[in-house]
This record gives sequence, C-alpha cells and structure tokens, in this order.
Amino acid sequence: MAERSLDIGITCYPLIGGSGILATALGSELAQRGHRVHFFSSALPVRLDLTQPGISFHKVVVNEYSLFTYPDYTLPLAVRMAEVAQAERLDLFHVHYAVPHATAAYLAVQMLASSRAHRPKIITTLHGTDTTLLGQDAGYRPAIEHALAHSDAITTVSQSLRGETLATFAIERPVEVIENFFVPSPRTRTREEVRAELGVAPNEFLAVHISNVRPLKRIDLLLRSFAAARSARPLRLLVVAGSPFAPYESLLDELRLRERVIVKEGVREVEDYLLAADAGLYSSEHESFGLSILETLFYGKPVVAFQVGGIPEVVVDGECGLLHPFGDIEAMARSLSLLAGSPARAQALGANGRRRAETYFTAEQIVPRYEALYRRTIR
Ligand code: GMT
Repeated sequence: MAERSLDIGITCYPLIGGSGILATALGSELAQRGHRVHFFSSALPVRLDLTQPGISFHKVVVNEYSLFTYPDYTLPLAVRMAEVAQAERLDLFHVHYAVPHATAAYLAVQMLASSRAHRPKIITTLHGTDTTLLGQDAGYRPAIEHALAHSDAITTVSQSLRGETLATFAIERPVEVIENFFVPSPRTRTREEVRAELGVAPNEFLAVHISNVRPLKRIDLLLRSFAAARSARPLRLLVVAGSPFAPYESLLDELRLRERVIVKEGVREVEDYLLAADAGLYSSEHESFGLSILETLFYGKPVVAFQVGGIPEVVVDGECGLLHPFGDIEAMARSLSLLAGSPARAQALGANGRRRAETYFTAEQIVPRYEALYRRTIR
C-alpha cells in the first residue's frame, strides 16, 4: 500500500548559507515527491521557488516595538508555526537550527497542546553553529539542550558534528547523521563564456572559493595560501563572497594579489563559477560539512582544504582532493601548485570527486532517509 503524503513545516534561515540552501533543496525535493511543504522564515529563502506545486511560504513578521531594545523573532515565529500547523494539520516541523527554530517549534507545540489541537512532531537538524559556537556559550547551552530534549528526532549533517554534539550536550535520544546533498541545475552558459566574463585566459589556472567569508572561513589563510603558490601557469583566485569582502581588501594589497584575485559579492547562482574553475580552495578553521565543497565536487573539481570537522567525510584525501593540517599554508600552496602543474592529476581527482558526490550525496540518496525518519517519528 502506498504511504500517504505528508504535511511538513520547514523552518530555516533565509540568507545565503548552507543550512538555508539545504533546507530549501530538501523542501523542493519533498514537494516533488508529493508532500506539501510549508516554509517559515523572516524572508523568502534565497533559492526557494514559490511557483513549484506543493510549496508555500509563511513569512514571519517581526514588529519593532519601542519598548524592546532588541526585536524578538522567536515568539512571532512560534505563533506563525502554530497557526499554520493547526490550519494545515502539519505532521511535523523540520527545523534547521535549534536556535531559535527548535525552541519556537516546542513553543508552538505547547500552544497547540493547550487548545487540544493537532500536535506536530519536531525534527531538529543541527548544521554546526548550535553546537560549535552557541553550545559553548553558557548563556545558550541550557536552552539548546532543552530544545533538543523536546525534539522528537535529532539529526546532524556529519559524523564529526554528531560527535561534537554528543560531547557538548546531555542528550538522551539517538542523534542520526543524515548528510547534505546537492542537485546541480542545468547550465545555460559554457565554461569558456564564464571565464571570458571573468577575464580569465584559457591557460590560467583558476581556483575558486565560495563562502559567506565569516571569520571562521579564515580568508586570511586563504589569501596567504594562494599567495604562496608557485606555478609556470598563471594562477588566479575567484572568491564568491556571500557577505562583504571589505575586511580583507587591505590584505589583497599587502600580499600584492589585487591583479590575480577576483571577488564577486552577493552572488545567488554560484554554479557557473564552479564550471569555470579548475579547483576549489577552502580554508575554514571549522566546517561541520562544507556544502560549497560538495558543490565543487559535483562540478568535477579537486578540492584543496584544511582537514577540519566534517570535511574529510566529504573529501577523501588523495582521492578527490588534498587535505592538510589546519594552518599549514605552505602545504595548501604546494597542493595548488601541484594541481596547476599537472592538469591530468587535477582532472583525475576531480573525476573521482564527482563520482563520490554522485554516489553518496545526491537527493536520491539522502531525501528518502529524511522521509523514513519523518515516518518513523510520526508513527
Ligand atoms: O558555514 C556557514 O557559515 C553557514 C552555515 C549555515 O548555517 O548555513 O553552514 C553550516 O551548515 C552547512 C549546511 O549543513 C554546512 O555545510 C557548513 O559546514 C556549516 N558551517 C560550519 O560548520 C561553519
């Protein structure tokens, strides 16, 4: 007997960032599989397509009352989630981030319980910061632990984050690992067209870095690694920055990189740049998974990165990229030089990476695992 389709609430951050991108892609895949998906956020998530059947968006409006020093988001979010859960009889809330989304979900469920209304289950996916940053803060940890204790299921995006989560919080229920996935979309421009737009010559070796350039992305180490690389081929670096690159401008001058580094800010569609690149260069001091790194693998590009957090679960060192101890910029530079000087090696690593991505990190692999978790949880 075919299983019934589900009514699912997804709560995520709308901005450019891996968790929102993952949540949006998941909602889209779930809707394609016949489920009805309701998104909750303060603004339309960047990649959400509202023309897709089965998708709706519930904007959370935050009023700025003069009596509050800081506007509150958690309460209006909880109220919106409760309203929609009751009206649409949602089976579950799948919240991406405990802070404040799991807390809001618990509050919404409590509001519904007090009116004897239908009660959705809560599934919380931790993407990193809840554990690695806020979980270390005594002002947040008990609240996160409370939200996790009242979640009906908890997932993390890597084994590494699962380990850190269990070491950080006292959690009694199982924590399941469901890795991130990515669905490349068809390209309308060729690699040559994108390189021409960027002003990158055919013989130049183009490394790409995609991130929100937050301090933990260590853009200083990125630029220093790139500056230290040597090759007979001209080397270029493209930084696709999800937030302003201004704090690093002076370092470009200090390292005399201005002519060789291209910065693109506020880009929503990163895939053309992956097509144009020859390798990915990532320098985070921590990364629970590295969705941009996975995107890079899908485009058949080898990845040079520090061996931190969940990155080794995505990139197998020596098979689809070259990983180095955190901070070893000389080793990062040597790997970049090696790839630039040996296109055959770069292509072989890239092809392995694409194969790995297409074997383990597709929607076909990952989405059914979320569906199975949903069904187990609501049963
Ligand atoms: O990396 C960021 O700064 C954004 C952050 C987010 O919350 O969107 O990314 C986290 O979640 C992504 C999706 O699961 C992971 O791929 C990133 O590794 C993770 N970032 C960190 O752990 C720093």
